[in-house]
Amino acid sequence: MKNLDISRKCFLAYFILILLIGFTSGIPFPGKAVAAAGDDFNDNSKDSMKWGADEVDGKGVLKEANQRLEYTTTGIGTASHDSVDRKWRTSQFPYNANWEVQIDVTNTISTGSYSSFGINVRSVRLPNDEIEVELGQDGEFWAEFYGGRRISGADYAVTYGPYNYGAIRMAFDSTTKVFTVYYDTDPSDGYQWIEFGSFGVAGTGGIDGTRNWGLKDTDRFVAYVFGYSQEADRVTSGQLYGDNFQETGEVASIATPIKGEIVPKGTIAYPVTWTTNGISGDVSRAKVYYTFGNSGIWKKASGTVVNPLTRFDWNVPSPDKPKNVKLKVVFKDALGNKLATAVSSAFRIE
Ligand SMILES: [Ca+2]
Ligand SMILES: [Ca+2]
Ligand SMILES: [Ca+2]
Repeated sequence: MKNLDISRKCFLAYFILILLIGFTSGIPFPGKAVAAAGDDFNDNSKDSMKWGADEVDGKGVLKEANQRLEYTTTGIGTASHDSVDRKWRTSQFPYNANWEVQIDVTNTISTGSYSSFGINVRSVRLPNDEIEVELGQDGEFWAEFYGGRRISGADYAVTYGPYNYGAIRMAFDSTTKVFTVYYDTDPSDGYQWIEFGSFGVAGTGGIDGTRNWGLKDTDRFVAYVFGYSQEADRVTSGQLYGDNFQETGEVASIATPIKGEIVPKGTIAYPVTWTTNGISGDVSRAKVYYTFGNSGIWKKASGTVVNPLTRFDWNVPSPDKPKNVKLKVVFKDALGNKLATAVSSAFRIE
């Protein structure tokens, strides 16, 4: 170590710091199927690769300014409402895998009848199936949902308090088909999420509301951030804004073999299936690898890619003893650029 020059020492210190941050904050490491994406809004310029066109009602304006995403209005509030929705383009969110989305929020508006800043999630196929979480006026974290057929509950959840500032999060559980909403009243010391509502969308499970949205495994969601004001005085910079948008929309995942599945050794053409969900490029190739136990050694799997979007028929190896195994699929576009990687749960060959 004594021969290291100063820049290498700095690099090592930086590397260790990054590792510590990764371990303590739960930030996923590269190579996992779940990719974290987001926007810190710090360069005061809309990233059109990440965000779609604004959907504006009335006098609403969304603008990246002062290192955050600010909502303002161009004048005194419209009689019905003013609002802007901005679509997140980077990912679509699966119905058949878990994911979450979050943003820091500030709302100090005190005029008019209501205002809020938050996240709205809609089914791509059935956009009336929608749910939102927001920081509303007078210090309330609020969530509500619509669509499908109502089964039970009041369809909204609310927490009152003097909360002009905080963070909101929405998490989808693909096993129970339940959305859970959370808030944190001070993102400056990290996120300590408090659950304040849950909504079932497949006919069961919501504490605050349950509907049947009629969705299928292949359905996807899309997320929007929005600012909203109703009859308020002119909304000016610093009154209503979001920051640090983050999401873990799953990019790709291996559907079968499932966790713990027993795969007979030596099987010819055992089906390995996957979804490519929100991969933003065009998948035209898939390469499949397997690993035994915790060896960390990935070998090319023998077999046939039936469809790079969905399936590989695997000629299963024949180890002497039963083995725990994982599969990995690497997705590439027509030019050979790597788009995403998915790793299966552990299963067994015997
Ligand atoms: Ca930007
Ligand atoms: Ca920022
Ligand atoms: Ca906190």
